[in-house]
Amino acid sequence: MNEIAINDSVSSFIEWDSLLEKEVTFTGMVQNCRVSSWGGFLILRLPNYIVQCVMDRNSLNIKPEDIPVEGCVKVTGTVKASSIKDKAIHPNNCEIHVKNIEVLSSPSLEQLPVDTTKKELNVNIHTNFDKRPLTLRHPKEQAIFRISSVIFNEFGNFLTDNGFTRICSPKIVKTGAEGGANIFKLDYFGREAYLGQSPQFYKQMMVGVFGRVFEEAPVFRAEKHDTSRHLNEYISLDIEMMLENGFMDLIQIETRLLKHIFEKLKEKCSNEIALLGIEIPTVDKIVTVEFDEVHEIVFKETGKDYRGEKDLAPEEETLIGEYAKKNWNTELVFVTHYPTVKRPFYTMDDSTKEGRTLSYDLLFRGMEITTGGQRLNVYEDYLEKMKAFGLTTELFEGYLQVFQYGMPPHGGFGLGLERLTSLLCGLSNVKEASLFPRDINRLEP
Ligand code: AMO
Repeated sequence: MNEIAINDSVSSFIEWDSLLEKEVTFTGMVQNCRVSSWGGFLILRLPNYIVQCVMDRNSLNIKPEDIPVEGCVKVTGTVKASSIKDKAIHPNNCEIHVKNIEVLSSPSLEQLPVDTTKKELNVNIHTNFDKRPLTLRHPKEQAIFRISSVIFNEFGNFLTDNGFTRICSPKIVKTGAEGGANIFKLDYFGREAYLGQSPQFYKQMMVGVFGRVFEEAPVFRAEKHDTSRHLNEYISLDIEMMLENGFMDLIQIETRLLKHIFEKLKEKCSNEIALLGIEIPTVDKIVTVEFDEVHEIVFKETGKDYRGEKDLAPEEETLIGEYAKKNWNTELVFVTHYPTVKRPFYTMDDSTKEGRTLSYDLLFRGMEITTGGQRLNVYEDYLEKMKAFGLTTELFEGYLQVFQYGMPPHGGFGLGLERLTSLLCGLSNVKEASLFPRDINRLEP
């Protein structure tokens, strides 16, 4: 038996300022090795940092030429104050003057298929995705996924602090929650099952237990078209809660949540924001506009007449995004009261507006990032609505039982992590905000 004291030797939080003029030893991956006649710069990828090491050929145990890019090295040297301009490097106020480098491992390929040492990755999207384990190592790619990671964490932090309980619902399900044909079928021991399109039914059931719940997990959509807005697997950030003042509660909490996330991004991702040259918006008000008003505004502004349409065209979302920025000074617009026929059966109608629901989409920079709304909470209302929608109740018995047990007025929303990340990072395709995107043509890596 060995009894070992717990220590923080594998802690990766480094207090650089306290290490000035001290000798340190780090293990990291070689992001870049810029060799010159006097030695050169070794750029090392550590957990959370991309640090600059200065190599003096005369005092180094190894020739800088022999250090492989994407090798793993153990470096010993002294931390010195510095002022580094390269935005990919952080910390930028110190560097390591190296005296010893041990190469622990090297890539087995003589030549890597993509050069990740350049300022820009400069590869097409197919190469980017084909060589993903390598291309993700580029500082700008890393920055996208650090931003995504902070969004994910802060979503959970904010909700936990506001009385929400995290849930993990099944992804193998008996029936789809969102309707439509974009559902993956699978063989479940000889029975038909599906991959979950949304945690919708489960998050509603759990409101009956906890009052406020959230989930951050993959969902699956069999999108048949290759578009820049759709993935076949994405991370859905979901909440569901009891409503005290009606569906405006959802708009209030989502706004506070986004304000929190954006503020945390500014605080925790200043390096990534600077490297990508992006702007994180300030949220200081809520702007809502009704679905029918959007058609009217688009018609008035452009002469394009979508007024009979039961949904917003992507073009309308873009136009209203531009209009909102110019006229209402906001990049976030809540479009409310979508038509009943375009919303899933669980959506509550607005009793004061014929054919319109208590639901919304949140548009950010002209693209939908969220769908939300109040749900039916009375069993008989479900039966009636499902009948009107031509749905049989048998498939949904596991879900519908909760409304026989009593459910409070409630609602929630689903926010697409990749949509939000890609819009914040100025990416032209949502797939670029997915580590290993799944689309109609892609199943690996
Ligand atoms: P909806 O189907 O509108 O609503 O999805 C919610 C949000 O998820 C994102 N999204 C996608 N992102 C990438 N690829 C896709 N194929 C894709 N489809 C949707 C969008 C969208 O706004 N159950 C409801 C939510 C609710 O009412 O609580 C639902 O899933 O950002």
